[in-house]
Amino acid sequence: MPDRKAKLERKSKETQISLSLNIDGKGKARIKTNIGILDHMLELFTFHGFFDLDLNVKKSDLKIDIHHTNEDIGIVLGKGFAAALGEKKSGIKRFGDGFALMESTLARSVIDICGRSHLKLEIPNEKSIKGEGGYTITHFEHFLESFAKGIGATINLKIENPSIDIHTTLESAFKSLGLALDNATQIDSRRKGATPSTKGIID
Ligand SMILES: [Mn+2]
Repeated sequence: MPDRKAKLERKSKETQISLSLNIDGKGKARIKTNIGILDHMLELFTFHGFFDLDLNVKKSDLKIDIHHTNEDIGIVLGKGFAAALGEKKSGIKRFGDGFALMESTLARSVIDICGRSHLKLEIPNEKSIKGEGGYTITHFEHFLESFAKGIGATINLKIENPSIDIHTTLESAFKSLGLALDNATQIDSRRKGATPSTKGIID
């Protein structure tokens, strides 16, 4: 199997972010976003997805707020996966799901790496979930939208019994996303390296 790795750097007037990703990794994360809770969540995501991820926010406009940095990390992470998978998405399962729980909170992620970006996020009573370090559910939704766009995937993420502690709720969500993405990016040997679409292309 060829290496499924990517290295990229994105620079805008708002942020500068570098990424190095190995889809077939060991779960090793080196994350520096300057958003504490997001560092922790991306570490969990990487660990449970068995990726290796080095993500470094070199410059950001956090003096304004979290918005651009959070959004751009989602874009870069998504593009990193897209680049590592390659244009043809050769032989991958394409669909994947992952369930993760923490205390009473249960998160379920389903992903289809189909080229089209779409997000459906369901978190009941999300208004009762307080932010941590300025990071809110609205930021999480925006992060997922950016990630879905970057990778070119449809993501459906549903949380049952979300904790009012955003840490617990996001932790189950990021773990389930890592598990789902690990599944979806696995090679199905029966595909014999073909693009996993009846159309013959994924774009
Ligand atoms: Mn934790």
